[in-house]
Amino acid sequence: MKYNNILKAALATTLLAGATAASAADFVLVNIDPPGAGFNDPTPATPVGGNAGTTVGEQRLIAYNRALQQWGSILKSNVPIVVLGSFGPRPCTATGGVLASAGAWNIEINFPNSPLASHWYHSALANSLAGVDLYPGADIIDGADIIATFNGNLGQPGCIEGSTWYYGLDNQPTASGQIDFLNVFMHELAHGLGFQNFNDEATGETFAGIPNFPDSNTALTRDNVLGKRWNTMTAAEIRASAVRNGQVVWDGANVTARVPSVLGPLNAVTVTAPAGVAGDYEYGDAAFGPAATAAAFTGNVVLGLDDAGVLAATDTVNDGCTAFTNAAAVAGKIALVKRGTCGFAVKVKNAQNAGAAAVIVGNNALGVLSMGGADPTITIPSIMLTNSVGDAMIAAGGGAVNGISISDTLKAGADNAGRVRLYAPTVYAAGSSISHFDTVASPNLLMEPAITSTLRSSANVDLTAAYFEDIGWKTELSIAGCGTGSGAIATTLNGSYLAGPVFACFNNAKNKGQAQSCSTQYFNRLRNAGIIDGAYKGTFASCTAGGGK
Ligand SMILES: [Ca+2]
Ligand SMILES: [Ca+2]
Ligand SMILES: [Ca+2]
Ligand SMILES: [Zn+2]
Repeated sequence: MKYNNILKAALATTLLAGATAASAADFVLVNIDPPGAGFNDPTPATPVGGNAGTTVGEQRLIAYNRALQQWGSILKSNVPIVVLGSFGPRPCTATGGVLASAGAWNIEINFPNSPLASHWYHSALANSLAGVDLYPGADIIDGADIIATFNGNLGQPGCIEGSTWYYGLDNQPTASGQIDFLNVFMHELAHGLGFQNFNDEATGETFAGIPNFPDSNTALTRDNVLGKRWNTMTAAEIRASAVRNGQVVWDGANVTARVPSVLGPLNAVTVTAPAGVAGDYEYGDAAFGPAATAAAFTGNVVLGLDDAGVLAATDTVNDGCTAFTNAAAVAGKIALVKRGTCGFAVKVKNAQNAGAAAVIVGNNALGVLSMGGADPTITIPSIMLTNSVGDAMIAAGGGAVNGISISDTLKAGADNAGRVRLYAPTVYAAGSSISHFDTVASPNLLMEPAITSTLRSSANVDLTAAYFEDIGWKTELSIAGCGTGSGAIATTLNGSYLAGPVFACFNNAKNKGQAQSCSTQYFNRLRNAGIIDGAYKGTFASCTAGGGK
């Protein structure tokens, strides 16, 4: 059973196709731009950042092919992956907008070797699993796998003014306003290869409103409040889950295994009492007042008490919405109030007026968020803790915190079980919610909803290859002599951190000497760009020196 993507009817253009040299998986780029525009833009251009093209169109095609080759060096498939590419209008205003969009062109269900029955898959993945092109189509466009459209108006009046595309292959834009095309395309291509669900988060419905047929991504999308995966949830549950910020995670074993080596440590606060909730917890910061410090959040926590039932029916004795009634007890201490009834800044200001030195706001729901609000007269720091901790402290009549620390175990962008968070802003963002990693991830990830300047997709696709493994892709991430899954080198290479181009070297070279010289050039580029240090380069080099061919 197959289903042609409903977007397909929207496009009908001329065709210029060229195969790109790839290794594990072969990609075919189908340039669907008309003559003289987009990928065919004849405007002269100066070679930049390793991109030797001499027209804008040529540079676009070279960068495009580089991205295809990089994913091709990581993913295995015997079936060429056909990508439709064009530069066209994307929604934008003078100050912001969509850089590009991409996704599956065809999707498949219940095909040979499908990991899950009655779940939709991107056709590129489905073809690789089935070992055949499941839908050749009427022609190469009809039967293609991925469509990617880049904003061709970028930088023109009324569209993200002041920006231009950077077509260098080194992820090193040199001028302000330059947007790294290679990073953007690596990101977009990942959507088309499988990093994308087919739910409509606004309605909660599965693909095209067809009930009972979820997609492969939802099988690993977990709601931590319900403790359920999206492929087992109703449309109403999915709609509610999609905006449950911080509580939707990717529950795939390969990504979770990679999280400790990719994500940085989380700034956490250590709770020491009551004993039942002792441990490290992520905290939310505040948009007002000074930043939290270890000194300010070391000591005993005192409940802030105020009137109840005055402001509203929800007004409780712990919400800090009116003047504190226990100022003497709170003075000089860390005051605890609960979220609700009034704004965060109101609570903190009331605590400050009572003499508190710092404030903990206990959330009224699971998780934490960055507390919005403004009050320039606030001079004490405040943080938010999750409801289970705040409620336990309230029940115990107070607690103790041990200061802000860098957690040994918690990671920036993962939940307490080490699962990476998906982007689930409290206001649904069409095209961004859920089908991305959360922006709280640090360092920034390729698949966050916005492209950030620290990305180096020419060398590092962070968690994305592991995500592909989770949804069923077979990856080619081992080099003979470097091990295949244990030991320091294999661990470094496995999951494609810095590894994709090395695999490309080994796959494309005619002999071992060529493969090693290609790898060495690559390591030198990384070293010169400051991405790896000399010791790291040496370790990599000695590993690949033993590599087979
Ligand atoms: Ca096909
Ligand atoms: Ca109150
Ligand atoms: Ca981030
Ligand atoms: Zn995206």
